[in-house]
Amino acid sequence: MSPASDNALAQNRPGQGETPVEDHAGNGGELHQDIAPDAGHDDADAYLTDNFGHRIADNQNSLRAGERGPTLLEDFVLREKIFHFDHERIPERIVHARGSGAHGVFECTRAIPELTKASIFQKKGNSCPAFVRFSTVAGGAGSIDTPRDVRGFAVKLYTDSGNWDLVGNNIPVFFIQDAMKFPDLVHSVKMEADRGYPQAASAHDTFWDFIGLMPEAMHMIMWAMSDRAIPRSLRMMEGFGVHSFRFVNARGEGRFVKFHWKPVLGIESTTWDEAVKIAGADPDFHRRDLFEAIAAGDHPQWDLGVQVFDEAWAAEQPYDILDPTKLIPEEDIPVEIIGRLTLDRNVDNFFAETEQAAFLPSNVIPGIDFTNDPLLQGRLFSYLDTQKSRLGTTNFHQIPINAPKCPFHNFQRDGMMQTLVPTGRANYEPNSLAEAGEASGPRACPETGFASFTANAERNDPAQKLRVRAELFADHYSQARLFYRSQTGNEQAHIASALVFELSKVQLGHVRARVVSRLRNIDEDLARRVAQGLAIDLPDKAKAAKAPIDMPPSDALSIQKQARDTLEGRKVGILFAEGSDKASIDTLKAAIEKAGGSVFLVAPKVGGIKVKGGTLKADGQLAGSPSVLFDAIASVLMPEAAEALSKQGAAVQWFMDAYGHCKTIAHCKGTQALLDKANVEPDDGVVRIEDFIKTGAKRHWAREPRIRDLA
Ligand code: HDD
Repeated sequence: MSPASDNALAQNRPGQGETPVEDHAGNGGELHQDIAPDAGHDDADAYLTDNFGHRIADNQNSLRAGERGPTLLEDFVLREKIFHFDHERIPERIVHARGSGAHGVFECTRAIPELTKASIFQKKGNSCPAFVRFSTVAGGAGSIDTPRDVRGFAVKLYTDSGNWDLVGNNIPVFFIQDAMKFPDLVHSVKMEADRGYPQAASAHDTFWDFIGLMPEAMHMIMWAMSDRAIPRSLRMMEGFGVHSFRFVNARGEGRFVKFHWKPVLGIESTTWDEAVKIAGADPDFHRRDLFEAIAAGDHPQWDLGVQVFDEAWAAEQPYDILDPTKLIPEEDIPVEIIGRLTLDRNVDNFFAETEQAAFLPSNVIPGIDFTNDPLLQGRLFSYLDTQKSRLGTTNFHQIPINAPKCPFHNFQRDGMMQTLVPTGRANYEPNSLAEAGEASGPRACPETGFASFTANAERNDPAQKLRVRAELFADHYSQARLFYRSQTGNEQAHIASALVFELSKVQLGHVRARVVSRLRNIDEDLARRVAQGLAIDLPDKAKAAKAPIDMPPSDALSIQKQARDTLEGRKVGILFAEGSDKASIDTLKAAIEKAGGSVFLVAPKVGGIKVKGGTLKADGQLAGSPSVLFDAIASVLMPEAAEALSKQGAAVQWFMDAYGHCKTIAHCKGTQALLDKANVEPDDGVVRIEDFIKTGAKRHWAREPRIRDLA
């Protein structure tokens, strides 16, 4: 052994060399390269190897010509390691780049064979594995979790008749009606082309310029400016398939269907101020919340609901059901629950699973079919195409997260990164190789295979080729008005403020004015509020291609009207300090956990603090655990501790924010000095510790007019 390698080996052994080697292996403190061949290890998996199975003797030092000499090209271990590392990143998704995924299971809770022949819905209790990826749309993969943005809600069900991907959003409508406009929409919302900012934000010139010129976007704008676009948790948002799809039953009869995911924990949102502060306090807020909930066994669930209707009903509506900027009010067609999705397992490897997951709206199963929605039709091409450029090969379906869990066989062959090894000569069809005793490969199955649905009306369609939009697609405002008028007073104020905020960031005056001129078609009061907020004159009303109509308000469109009074899945921050009463904290914690919530203990120091009744360790330090991270807060403090904390900005802000974000604040008598300093005034949501469970973690919106101008 040369002196150089002798020295290197010594450095690999903690305690022997000069540089102790840290545990980079993440394998419980065991360093592979520390295991000497004579250490009695016979487990071949324990040895580090290169990608071709050669054992590696030294993972710390590259091969040098002499102790202080240059590195040798011959060092295949170094070259392979750096080569692989250099290529670790793949192109990020052009939209929905930042996402979080989890595994789960989907179960049919109501059989609906009369509506669809989809195998999963033939029997109550049928189930299949699932994978879900939630995402923001505009930001890059490393952007924050809480911008004002639409959230992707992509579900992959690995059914026994193939994968069904329902690639939806947390908003039931879309910005545009035709896929032709998608690249323009995305270009306008992403960072501006010359300056490379803003990241993950729609509050800039190009987005609002495009939106102002596209009146069809106005309905979705109402949703995007509402609290739906600043969700509290991925576990507490609705999902929507957006388009009208088709259910087809065994008799070949088709009906339209819209898909909904209803969160069992209810819908919750943040306030804008809170979302902005969370972005700083914890940019991974949603990702962490999802991961930790699943790891703790709090498995988030959604009910799958459907709105089913036929052509005759569709023809009577004042909107076109093929138009993806329109929803169907639940009051008109109730949402019927047919299944439940449970996310019960985190991914083992973020890249291999979440990043490489490829969703395709074209992945449907027999019993579910597309419609002529022009946005959906374009999506059917885009996703397949993008996976090739993202994942590099047409064989992306072989990556485990994408592969169906039912058998698949066809005559597609070869291509980059082919991992299957088909045997025999049969790679074409038809063939008669069976007659020669050879395997002849799979054949089409007309009885059970996917057969595209042809509606009666479409059968007689002369199939003219036209670049047109159907007439009712021209009603751009009725449903934007429906959405706005279905909100509570606070929610309407949030929409107005969001519009003022976003348009204040717009530099171009004519773009601002144009958007406000469109708002006048939605609601005059909204337009006036926004114009006043921007300090501009109310512009003339934009000409509407089709005059809007009034639809009856729908409570299902409001978050606040559906608010669920529960502690389930909610996180409560409890502040304590030296001298706090441990028994009160323990009692409160137990009660919250019994009600399905979780507790996060916050103190000025984390290492362990002397309290009445022992020592207590906090889960987080005060300045690093602002109250925006919790759904409600409580405090158990001695008056002296509260007095001392009232001189600390982080403590005062803790209460000020919780109050400003309309959260429940439960406190003991001792906390008063801090409450006074934070201007916390008594109301229904500011309660004594004993009343916390009764009050719960709901928001106290009645407080809002006292802390914010809602005019
Ligand atoms: Fe899309 C990704 C949802 C319209 C083109 N889209 C993507 C994802 C979601 C949606 C959730 C992320 C999937 C994942 O987690 O990997 N997209 C929608 C919804 C739409 C929609 C609900 C309207 C109803 N999308 C849409 C159109 C086009 C695309 C009209 C193009 C014509 N979408 C894409 C894409 C992406 C994508 C470029 C980027 C990454 C990917 O597909 O896999 O192909």
